[in-house]
This record gives sequence, C-alpha cells and structure tokens, in this order.
Amino acid sequence: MSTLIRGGTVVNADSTFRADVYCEGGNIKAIGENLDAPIDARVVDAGGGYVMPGGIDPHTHMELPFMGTVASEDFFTGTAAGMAGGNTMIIDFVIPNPEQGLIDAYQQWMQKAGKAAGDYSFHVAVTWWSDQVEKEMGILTRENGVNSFKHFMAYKNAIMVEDDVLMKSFRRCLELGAVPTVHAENGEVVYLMQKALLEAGITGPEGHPLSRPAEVEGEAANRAIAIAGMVGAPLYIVHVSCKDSLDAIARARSSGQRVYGEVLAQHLAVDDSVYRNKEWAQAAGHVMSPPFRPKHHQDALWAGLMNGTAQTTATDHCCFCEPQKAAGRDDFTKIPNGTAGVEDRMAVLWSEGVRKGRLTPQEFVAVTSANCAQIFNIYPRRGRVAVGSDAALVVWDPAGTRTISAKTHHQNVDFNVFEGMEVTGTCAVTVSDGKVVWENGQLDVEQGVGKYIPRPTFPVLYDAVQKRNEANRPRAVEREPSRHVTP
Ligand code: URQ
Ligand code: ZN
Ligand code: ZN
Repeated sequence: MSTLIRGGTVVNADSTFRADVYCEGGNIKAIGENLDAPIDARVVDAGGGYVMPGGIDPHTHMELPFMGTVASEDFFTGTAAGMAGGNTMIIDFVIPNPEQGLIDAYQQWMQKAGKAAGDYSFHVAVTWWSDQVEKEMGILTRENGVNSFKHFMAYKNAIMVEDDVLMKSFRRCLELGAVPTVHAENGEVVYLMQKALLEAGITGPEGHPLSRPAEVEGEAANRAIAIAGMVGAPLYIVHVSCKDSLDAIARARSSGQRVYGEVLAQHLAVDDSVYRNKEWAQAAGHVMSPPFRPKHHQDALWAGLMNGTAQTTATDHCCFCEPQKAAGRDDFTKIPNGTAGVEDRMAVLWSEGVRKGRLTPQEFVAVTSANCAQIFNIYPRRGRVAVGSDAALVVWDPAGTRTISAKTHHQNVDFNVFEGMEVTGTCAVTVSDGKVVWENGQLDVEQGVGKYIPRPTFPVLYDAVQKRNEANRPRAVEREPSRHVTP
C-alpha cells in the first residue's frame, strides 16, 4: 500500500514548506517537490491544502463503565469518528476498579480496543494503593509501553484517591520515568456542596456547576502541583477549565517546575449558560466535569494556549445518550458526566484558533499533535511530518466549512455540545497507517486495524531529577553526644 499526497504545503510545529509526501508500508518514505510514485500508488491531490501530522487526542474514554452505565462510544466508532475529523490517535484510559489489579484492567481495556479502526494508547489510572499497585506500575512501564498514570482527585466513593496515594504514586512515577497526570477537583468539597444543593431543593443540571466552582479545581491543581514539586516529579493536569488552575500552572512553570496543562476543545467554545437552558436534556447533555465555566475563563484558556502555560488540547470524549443522562432526572449528581468531541476538536481549534488569529498553523499543529507526542514520548514517530515518521496525516482545507451537528456527526451519541456551530477549516483527507481512511466526506475504515502505540519512559530526565533529589535530600544534623546524665 503506498500513497502520494501531492500539491500540499507541509506544516509542522516548527516549519512550513511546499512539498509532496510519499508514504509506503505505514511510514513516510519521502518528502519533496514533484515526487514520483509507483504506478499503483494512491495519489491524493492536496489541492493547496495543509499536510499536517494527524491529531492526537490525549484524553478519551471509549466504552467507559461510569456512574452506573457505559459510555455509548466504542473503540471502533470512536476512533473512526476521530479520523473523520483529522484525529489519527487517541490516548484512552485504563481505569481499574479500586482493589482491581492494574494489569488485569489493562488487559480488559486492550481487549475492548481490539476493535479500533484507528491507533490508540493508554494512560493507566491509579485508583487505589498497595504493594501490588506499585509493582504492576513497574511491569506496565517495562513491558507494556505505558508511561503515564492518572489520578482522580474527584469522584469521592468511586475512583478518587487521597493525597497519600498521590504522593506515593508520584514518587513511583518518578522512579519509573513515567508522567503522573491528575483530574484536579477537590472531591471532598464537591461531595459536600452536592449534598447542600440537593438539600436546598436544587436537583436540576444547574446544580452541577454550582457544586464544583472554579475554586474547587484551582485548589486541587495547586495541591497536586505542590505534592509533585515535593516529590520532584513532573505533572500533567488534564482538562484545565479555568483561570484558577491556569494561574497555578503558570506559577509552577515560572519557578521551573515541570507542569503541563491540557485544555478541552469544549471548554474553549462553550460557557456555563448552557446549564440554565429550560430544556432539561439540553442542560443535562452538557454535564461534564469540570463543568463549563463563565465566559471569562475561556479567554484565560485561549491565553494559556497562546502563551504556553497550556500545551495540549483534548476532548475527554466520554459519551452518554439522553436516556443514559436521564438517570439524573431528579438528582443532578446522578447524571453521567461526559460529552463528545473527538471528531470536532481540530475543526474547533482551527476555526476559533487559527481563523480568529489566536494560533498560527504551526501552533495549531503543536497543540493538536506535536506537544502531546513530545510530552508522552512518541515524537517524532507521531506529531511530525518527517521521513521515518508514521504515515498518520491529515490534508487540512483551511477554507472548508461545515456546520457541526449530532444529526451528521459520526460519533455514536445523540448530543453534540458544538451543535449548530459553523466552523471554517475542515479535514479534507485523513491517512492512517499509510491508507486513506477519510476523503470526500466518506470514511473508509475497518474494525480492528487500529494499532496499539507503546510509549517509552523517560529514563534520562528522571535519573537526573533523582540525582538532584538525592543531592538535596534533607540530612540529620551531626551533634555532640549529649553531656547531661539522665537521672
Ligand atoms: O472525569 C473524567 O475525565 C471522565 C470520568 C469523563 N467525564 C467527565 O465529565 N469529564
Ligand atoms: Zn476527568
Ligand atoms: Zn476524562
């Protein structure tokens, strides 16, 4: 299988140049002007569009069992929908039940992902702590290509972990050369605020954002940053939704602490007015955590992406159809949390980012693909159009337009938070593993051809950090033996 993408302009995070791109056997074999190709090569006319690295969505939850139900998107439909929007890899989450072995859960999720049409990798969540967890984190990094471990500071009485587990697990991540990541919301405070709101008779979706204001996220972000700083481990904060968390990240980064921020496309484009919609299903359809925020937080998030406080964009694609959301008809705390986005992230980032002068095309590549590949150590295999890199590419039509709708999207869910949004900037062609899987508005995908992408650990950086920790380790003061004689 060989594919020649002709007549495009290559855009990487650090360069833009006119060139054809020739792919063979799943890799990029040649990049240059007026390339020839074998007679049987598939020739794609880029039509002057941008040839960019395929998007990497570092935060999805396909088929997630959660809040008494299972997310409606599976690994086949979810990776396919992503490729319709230019996303050629997801990093999903293995989320063990408390007391469930991490390796047992990893095998469960690998089995589910076997149907994927597009490529995938996994963060593994630490939802409890024991010697077994500590041991299995090591096995997963050494044998299964896992280099990131997730910690939920929210969802009390479910998958939330306390500060002691954060400290132990962050230490273990440092030892292993793995990146600890957190869902930063103070789960104890959320739990109390939920109870108070229900007791006050607020049972509708408008209660959801009231139970988890920005302060709840900012406090947890600060706490996770402080613990990671004491351990000397890097930290990646997922779905940063507010200025409070961004400010915490900016403070940490300005002091030289290695903290990364991820921003969801949804939080960049939708604000908290959606929860005041009189139609219950419309308000409930937007219930996700962290919740949509007052508009000024969107400006802060865009500023964070533009000034480098936040490095990646994602979607936290976690879908529940209206009948599933209805579980919380009389109690907002029972509305399964999550929204869709894997198909629309890149168009929203281009339309709201590049077209409105917030991001350059190169910065678009950085925040949709290259930065994620670097943070999770698969660059330049992914995140770059280069000879030797994977043939996971998009041909982007900067002038293309479409209206986002659940009626036309490829995601397996009956709701879309971007409903009715007219975007400029569309994915014209997607190439995955060197094969054209999206062109002329048609998917050409196959169940099970998606590949697991292992992610190596970071030994060099971590060894240096551990040496620095050792040098700075507090030591007991040498004192003269005490002279007083005990009576
Ligand atoms: O918290 C998450 O990331 C998962 C459970 C998806 N749900 C959500 O509301 N973000
Ligand atoms: Zn989360
Ligand atoms: Zn999530």
